[in-house]
Amino acid sequence: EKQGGDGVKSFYVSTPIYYVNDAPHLGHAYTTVAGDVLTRWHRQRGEKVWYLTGTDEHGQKIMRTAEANEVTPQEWCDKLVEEAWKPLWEHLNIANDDFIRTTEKRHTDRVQEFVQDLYDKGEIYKGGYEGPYCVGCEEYKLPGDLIEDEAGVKLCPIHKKPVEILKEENYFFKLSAYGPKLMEFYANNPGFIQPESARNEVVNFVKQGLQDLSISRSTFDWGVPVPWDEKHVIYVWVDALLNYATAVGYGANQEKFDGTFPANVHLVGKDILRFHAVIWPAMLMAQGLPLPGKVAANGWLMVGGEKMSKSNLTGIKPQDLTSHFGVDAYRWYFLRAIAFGSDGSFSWEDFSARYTSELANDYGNLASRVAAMVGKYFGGALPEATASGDAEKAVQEGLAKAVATADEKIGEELDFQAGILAIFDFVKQVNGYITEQEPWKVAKDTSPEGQARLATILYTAAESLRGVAVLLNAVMPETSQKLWESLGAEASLGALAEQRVQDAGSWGRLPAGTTVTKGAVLFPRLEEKPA
Ligand code: ME8
Repeated sequence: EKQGGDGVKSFYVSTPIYYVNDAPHLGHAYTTVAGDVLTRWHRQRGEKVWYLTGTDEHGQKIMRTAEANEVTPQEWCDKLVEEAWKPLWEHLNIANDDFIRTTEKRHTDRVQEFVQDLYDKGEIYKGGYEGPYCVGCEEYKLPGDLIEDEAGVKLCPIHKKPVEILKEENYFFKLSAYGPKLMEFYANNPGFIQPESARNEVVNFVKQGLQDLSISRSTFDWGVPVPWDEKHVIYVWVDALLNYATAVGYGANQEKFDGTFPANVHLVGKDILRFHAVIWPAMLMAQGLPLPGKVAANGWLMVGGEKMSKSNLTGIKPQDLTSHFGVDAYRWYFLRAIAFGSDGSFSWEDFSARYTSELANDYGNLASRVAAMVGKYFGGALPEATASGDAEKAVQEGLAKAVATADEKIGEELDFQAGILAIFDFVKQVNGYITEQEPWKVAKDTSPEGQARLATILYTAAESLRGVAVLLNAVMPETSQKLWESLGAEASLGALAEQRVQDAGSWGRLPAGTTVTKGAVLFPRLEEKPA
């Protein structure tokens, strides 16, 4: 239903495919949740969307981990994927359409064909290379990029671990030839790399001139064999990047491929920006394939001043946070607290404080107060708004503005923080409206005019919440569903997922007479922080 055939191309979003040398941590979940919010947002615009995630299973890093655990690499990957990676994405409500593993035949066969094609076209040649290699990055480093420890040992700037000098005869892709074409592409597509700082970094890097890329390894065998020389395996990054093509039918299902490829947005961390913004487009150019719309780099999630990583375990697992704060608050927190593209710290205290003030007090209490008042004063039947004035007009305009801003910020700019803030500003506005209108006082005026004002205030508040439920559905789907049901909107307007962003700001959608009930508490009070 989602793919091909109808001539409409899917809005295609991808996450990196993560290495399965260990279980996922907060950093991986950060990128994947961001992609999920973007996906759900575009779905709610009525677009066809394809959201891809998966795992990167070849290379030395995985091989060494499996050896250390005395299992085969394949056994190691199978176990981690099934017991750690897929369950976490399910737990976090990630609505991916596919999950690609690079050890799958649908991938490895196509990788071989792709590389063979480039070889046949003369884009690949045999040569020798010697240089510093970081196994953590699975990447040859430029000598100038290395840092030194106190003893003068050369270290990878990302992993802070010694690099190994690798000397190999292997196959090279003529990457250097693509520098000028890439520069032209960046110039013609200013939005290709986001944020601006990432774009500048890539442009400066390419401007200095590119070296050809070693695309095979012969010192170990955990990888896809080079088809014309099986003593070599294909470099894990070439293998990995191709997932974005193989997963959507490259070389196998042309209709699906045409209906999906290329990605509109590749979400990545800034550590793997060059692979996505330099090597990947060059590989596609060499093959005459279309280039992605955007590579969006998120910043580092820091804990205690350090980048969160598998080797720098901070002891906090996503599940530790979801069991305390709930899945929806988890999905919300990192996008709300950190500007996408910038580094940001996680602290338990900050999360708790924001949960209580923004989610429980501002949003949760608004929802429960409004439902309680409709129950108390109108027996749960949503009254009609017959006495609207300037105060109501301001609320209506506030909703329209929140919709427009959130759509622009989340849907277009991937500025999740600004989009969420716009929605919560509207929540604050509605709280302010209720405080000013004092419906509990108006309720004491039993004249027809008084009752009409009371009805109008409560209708205005409930209809505002209808808009909020739609707008927050991408970020906090379970909470929005609870609110949707409490407003009786499921019965009167249909499924929440079917509500369009484009209509969210048009006033008066929730029909009078709808049954409003006091539903489940959206954000329960937090328990004591676990020890
Ligand atoms: O690089 N803060 O896999 P990987 C924010 N297999 N994001 C973080 C993060 C942090 N502290 N730590 C990790 C690989 N990430 C390759 C990708 S794609 C063809 C191949 C996120 O397991 C961020 O998205 O090391 C980063 O790019 C990714 O996890 C790296 O995951």
